[in-house]
Amino acid sequence: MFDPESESQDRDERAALQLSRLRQLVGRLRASGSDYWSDKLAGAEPDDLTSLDDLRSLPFTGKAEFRDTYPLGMLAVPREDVVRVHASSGTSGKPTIVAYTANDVAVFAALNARALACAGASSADTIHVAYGYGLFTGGLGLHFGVEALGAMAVPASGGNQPLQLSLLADLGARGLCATPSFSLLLAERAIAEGTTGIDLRYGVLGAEPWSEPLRERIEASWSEVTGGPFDACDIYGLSEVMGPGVAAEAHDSKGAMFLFDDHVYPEIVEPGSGVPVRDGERGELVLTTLTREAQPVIRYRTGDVTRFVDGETPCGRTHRRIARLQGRVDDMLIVRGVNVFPREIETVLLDEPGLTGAYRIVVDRRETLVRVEVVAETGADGEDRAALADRLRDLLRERVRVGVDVTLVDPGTLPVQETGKAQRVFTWDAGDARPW
Ligand code: DLL
Repeated sequence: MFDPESESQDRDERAALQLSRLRQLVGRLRASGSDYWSDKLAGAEPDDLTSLDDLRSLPFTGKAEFRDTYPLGMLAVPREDVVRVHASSGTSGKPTIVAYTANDVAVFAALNARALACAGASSADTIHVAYGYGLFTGGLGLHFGVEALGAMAVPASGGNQPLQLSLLADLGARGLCATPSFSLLLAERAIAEGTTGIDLRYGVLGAEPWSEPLRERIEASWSEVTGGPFDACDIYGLSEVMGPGVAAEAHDSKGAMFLFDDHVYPEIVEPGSGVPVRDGERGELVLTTLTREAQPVIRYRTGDVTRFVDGETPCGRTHRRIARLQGRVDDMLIVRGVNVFPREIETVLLDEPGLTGAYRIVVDRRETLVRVEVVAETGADGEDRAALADRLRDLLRERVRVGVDVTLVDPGTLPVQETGKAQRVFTWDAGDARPW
């Protein structure tokens, strides 16, 4: 454990700490002088919060508030106290900016150090960080976590697989921080090329949804490369709340993640009504940052679906656990770490006069890297059809910021849906028939 005192704190003591941090937070935000916070917390008094359930009397926060207050309208400290910003990779319009004070950056690092230790990391390790560095929170978030742990960080960032593989072998990394899909890609390449000398033992993998079968493939592939065991552990987080390190899986209790609830307080609610679900039921994860200074969030609707998981774990951590993420409340897709909204794709297609309006968006998950394909009907043929496809590819790349494949077909090719809500987005999994 990186911080045994906090991570294995008695649950009643932690509840008292959470309540006192919540009251301090509300007091601090009310006194911040910010228009956003005085509106948001109008009428809320720290003294009225006598139990953690009273948090429910405070309003939710939605993603739209970040957009409406862009870039820094939610700041709760003087701007000169901010030491860093990150931005989320949303596809529509401006990105979401998140700001950190020196203390926020220290907590961010400490929580990522906890996550690394959950996966089995120790200060003697070399840890290869292949999340993107830059505005994205993944690279720098895990990087500072590695340093806080006292381990050695290799800031590889994404791309350049041959270099990544030779660094993994030459520097003897024990840990790999990457998206699950990139981790599998690297392992499969190492197998195909017969790379030797890699001694990876664990992965801290997240930023996108991934399944148990994918975990098995990742663990088996790295074991094939190294000849030893490999623990693929999940890590969860989101920019609006902090970045990675909100929750993490331990190598000896896989299947659910510890949510570091001395700093981030979780609720799970029904997505429509916002009413808390019964314990153990699935719903939308709602998070309150108890200690963030620069840009806290109160009851942030993450859009991520999970449930609380009870029960003891062999490691003795006492944090509340959540099941691995089970999907999103809205229909956002995450393609290579970029958030893609089908509605954005739809806008481009509906704007194009050369198309009939019958289309499908296919999320092709048959291979390691997710691919998005648009299949649309058009009356155009020959060169006109080819030119239209090229134009759509460019417009889609501009709009959603990931490459989208375009297949144009004759009118009447796509099945007509007679009943129920229109289904436009189809997932194509390995073994499935082509979804059109
Ligand atoms: O993806 C932060 C992160 C970086 C997490 C590195 C883990 C590792 P955003 O770009 O703001 O931040 O995207 C946040 O990604 O609301 C989830 O929908 C999804 N997500 C993140 N981690 C997981 C995970 C980072 N382990 C959004 N499983 C979140 C499933 C995840 N989905």
